[in-house]
Amino acid sequence: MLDLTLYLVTDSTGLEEPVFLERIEQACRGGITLLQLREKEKSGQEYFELARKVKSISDRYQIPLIIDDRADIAAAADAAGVHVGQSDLPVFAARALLGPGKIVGATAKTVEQAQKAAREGADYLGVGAIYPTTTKVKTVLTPVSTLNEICRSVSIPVAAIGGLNEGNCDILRGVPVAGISVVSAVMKAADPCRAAAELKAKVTALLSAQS
Ligand code: TZP
Ligand code: MG
Repeated sequence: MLDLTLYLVTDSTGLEEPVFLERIEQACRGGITLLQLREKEKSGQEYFELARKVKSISDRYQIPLIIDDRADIAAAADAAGVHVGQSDLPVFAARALLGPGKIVGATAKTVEQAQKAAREGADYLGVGAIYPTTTKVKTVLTPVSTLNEICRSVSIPVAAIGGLNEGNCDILRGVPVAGISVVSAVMKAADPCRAAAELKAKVTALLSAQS
């Protein structure tokens, strides 16, 4: 089951691998519902090897692992799926490569992009950045009004992303998102387990208030 309630996207920048893996494990323990390994600088071999290590952790918590950008790495590492942006493989091609049993997620910033991704077989959408972010990413801000329109224009679930944390995610109240996606709020927390648990409780309350 695809549960976007608290979708952790990783950032290994500046972290020794054991520390990085430990933070991921703590986040899993804290109750993240989906995990994305996001690497922009690694070779295919490095990305693959890290994916296998991360998957051996997430598997123990039965949390599906999504690989950012690379359907080939997702397939080779037997991850749960791939997340593609507007300059990665098109959704239909990622779907053709991975088959119907894997998860294909896509980034969308407009209703048109969202509907195209849904038509091509995406399982979920990531929409943002809702707030300015300190994570290294090429993105622009997406107004909450656009997020709202996107959610209402497709039948697949949507995760909001970008600068979200426990203190500011109330902005999503009344917007029919399926969850939030975060990097810093968990990866940079002093205690990722506790940060994940608290954020999940917050988001769960937010989502239940709107159904
Ligand atoms: N896509 C849009 S914003 C973003 C991505 C990958 C980064 C979100 O990181 P943070 O630290 O949760 O703002
Ligand atoms: Mg990408």
